[in-house]
Amino acid sequence: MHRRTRYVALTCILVLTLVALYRKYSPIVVDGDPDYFPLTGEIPDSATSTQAALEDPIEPTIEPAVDIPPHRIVFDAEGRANATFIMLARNSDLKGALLSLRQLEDRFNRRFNYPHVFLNEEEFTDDFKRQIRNLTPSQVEFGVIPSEHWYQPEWIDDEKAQEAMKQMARMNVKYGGNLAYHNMCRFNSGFFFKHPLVQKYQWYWRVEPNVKFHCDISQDPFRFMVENNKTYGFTLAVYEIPATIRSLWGHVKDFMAKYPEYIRDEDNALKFISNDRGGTYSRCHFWSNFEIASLDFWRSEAYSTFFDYLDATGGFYYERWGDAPVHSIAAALMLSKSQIHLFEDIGYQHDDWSHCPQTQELWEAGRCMCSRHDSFDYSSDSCRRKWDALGVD
Ligand SMILES: Nc1nc2c(ncn2[C@@H]2O[C@H](COP(=O)(O)OP(=O)(O)O)[C@@H](O)[C@H]2O)c(=O)[nH]1
Ligand SMILES: *[C@@H]1O[C@H](CO)[C@@H](O)[C@H](O)[C@H]1NC(C)=O
Ligand SMILES: *[C@@H]1O[C@H](CO)[C@@H](O)[C@H](O)[C@H]1NC(C)=O
Ligand SMILES: [Mg+2]
Repeated sequence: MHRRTRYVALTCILVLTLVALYRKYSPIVVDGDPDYFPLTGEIPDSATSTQAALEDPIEPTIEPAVDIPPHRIVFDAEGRANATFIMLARNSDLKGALLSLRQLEDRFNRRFNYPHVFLNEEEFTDDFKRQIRNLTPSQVEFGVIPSEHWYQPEWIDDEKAQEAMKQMARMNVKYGGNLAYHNMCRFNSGFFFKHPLVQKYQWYWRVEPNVKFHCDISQDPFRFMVENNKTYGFTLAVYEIPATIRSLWGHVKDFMAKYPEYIRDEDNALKFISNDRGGTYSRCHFWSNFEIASLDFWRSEAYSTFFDYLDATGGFYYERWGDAPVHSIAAALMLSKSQIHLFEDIGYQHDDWSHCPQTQELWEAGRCMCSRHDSFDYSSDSCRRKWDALGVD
């Protein structure tokens, strides 16, 4: 070999070795605030490892900043909570499901790889599954809803339900005449957290087809919930349509009288749902198309008793009770108001209603693409002011 060629080759080998050594021993650099999200390992390229890690939880390496009840500190090796996304959808919702999922992945989950659960009362088609799986390396599971969790129970008086639906359709009550919508509201009120694919999780983030995520979500909202002792999280709060819930509050009052042990009387959020100390319903509710919340809360004895009590009245069919007021009333009565959290930093849109972070600081940090002036928060149909008045956080 020529002398000069040998010299060049030796220099190359030396440089490559130095680069390799530097890479091996240089510190891992993590996106975002390293204090908040103590990643210690590599981000997994496939979240099949999520399951493996969850089954064998490892203690977090950095002590959380706040007191957490010991049994709730369950973070896996990558720092994730015991959590999943849940999307209820029909096969015909594929396009909207893809739009929501794409944004959720880009704005948040590509850095976290939380798993997804899709639920439907029918089998998802192979095409649906293939197109969804194509958008995320995370674990995706598709489940069929047991029919007894979806269709109206046999003790519902069909004639009475049909008559009520016809009447609501005549009065143009939104979705009033749509039986599938009634089933959906009852399922989301009392059953989604019982689905076998959901059983193994403690936390969920509800996602719907065709929603938008306007901003980067660089901090993990699930970890936020765990570390700050939160149980229910929302972004938008609105007034319910009166014709859908005519007898709901009456039944809630009966429930409160019968089961005072399930009602938190000191520090609950009653003022959000009632302007007269429980006499009437303010019609305010957290909009449940976005929820980040504890599955264990819905599985609790208090909420189960509440759901069963309401369900037995038939109001999901004889009226058109939504899961949003049912969830919200339970959260407001059974939790401390400080256990409910408004995710101000999550830019979110459902249909024409949008929440955009209000401060310039959050808007810039999140690289948001919403207009802060188009935010629904302080419009007259919003319950945001009532929430602010509770003075949480
Ligand atoms: N599988 C299934 N999902 C449904 C059905 N009806 C509504 N959904 C889902 O339930 C959620 C709420 O429905 P949507 O039409 O968005 O109602 P809105 O948000 O109240 O206007 C969405 O995730 C829908 O995909 C149904 O009949 N079957
Ligand atoms: C979490 O909040 C609930 C409701 O305020 C309270 O009862 C509980 O003690 C809190 N736990 C911790 C560890 O702060
Ligand atoms: C996650 O939460 C579910 C429901 O609370 C629980 O059954 C499961 O054991 C938890 N998994 C881990 C790894 O803690
Ligand atoms: Mg919707």
